[in-house]
Amino acid sequence: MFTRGFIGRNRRNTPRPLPPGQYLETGFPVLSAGPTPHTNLDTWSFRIEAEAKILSEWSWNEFVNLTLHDLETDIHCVTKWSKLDTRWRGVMIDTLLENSRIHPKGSHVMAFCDGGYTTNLPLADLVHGKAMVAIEFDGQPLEAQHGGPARLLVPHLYFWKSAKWLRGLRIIAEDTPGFWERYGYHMYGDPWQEQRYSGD
Ligand SMILES: Nc1nc2c(c(=O)[nH]1)N[C@H]1C(S)=C(S)[C@@H](COP(=O)(O)O)O[C@H]1N2
Ligand SMILES: [Mo]
Repeated sequence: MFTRGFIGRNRRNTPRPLPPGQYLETGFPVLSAGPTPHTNLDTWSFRIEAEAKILSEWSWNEFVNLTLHDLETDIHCVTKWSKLDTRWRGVMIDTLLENSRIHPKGSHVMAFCDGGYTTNLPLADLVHGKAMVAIEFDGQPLEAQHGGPARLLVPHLYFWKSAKWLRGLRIIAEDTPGFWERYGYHMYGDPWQEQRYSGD
């Protein structure tokens, strides 16, 4: 689903260009703006909202029983590390929208999280196989420090858009800055265009 043309099935370990200004990282750095929240799975839920209305809501059990997809992809952090061939498993945003029979009117989404972090994205960047809510990394439940139990994964944008401890998506009519975007990060954040800060 995410293979890039010629790379095909031999993608793993194939040398390939990194986005401009990035270096290769083999560890997995942790970048969090605040403390790691620990939410009880009994009270966890995932919501899709619009105009202050809850359009859809899943408990943890309902969520993990949705169709799960595997995704192997590169990730690019605005602090300049890139990590290749990371392996994730989770629920595609397409699956969430299909299951809730939502035909969203808004053009954008605000991802919201335990701990209060938010980030804004065009809805078009979350659908057609481009993004998931990941619950596993490298075959294991997603560690809390990396966003477990569930995080957004939008690998074609800088990694600050991949909100950890994700609790839902709010569909919004107009693009509005999230947490880092209010501090001057780019509204869109395409690593290949080096859209790090507003004005890039
Ligand atoms: N909820 C939440 N999500 C977040 C962040 C955060 O501080 N809080 N940091 C973002 C940033 S800047 C990056 S680079 C990645 C880091 O993810 P990692 O800690 O798993 O490497 O998470 C993003 N998602
Ligand atoms: Mo980041």
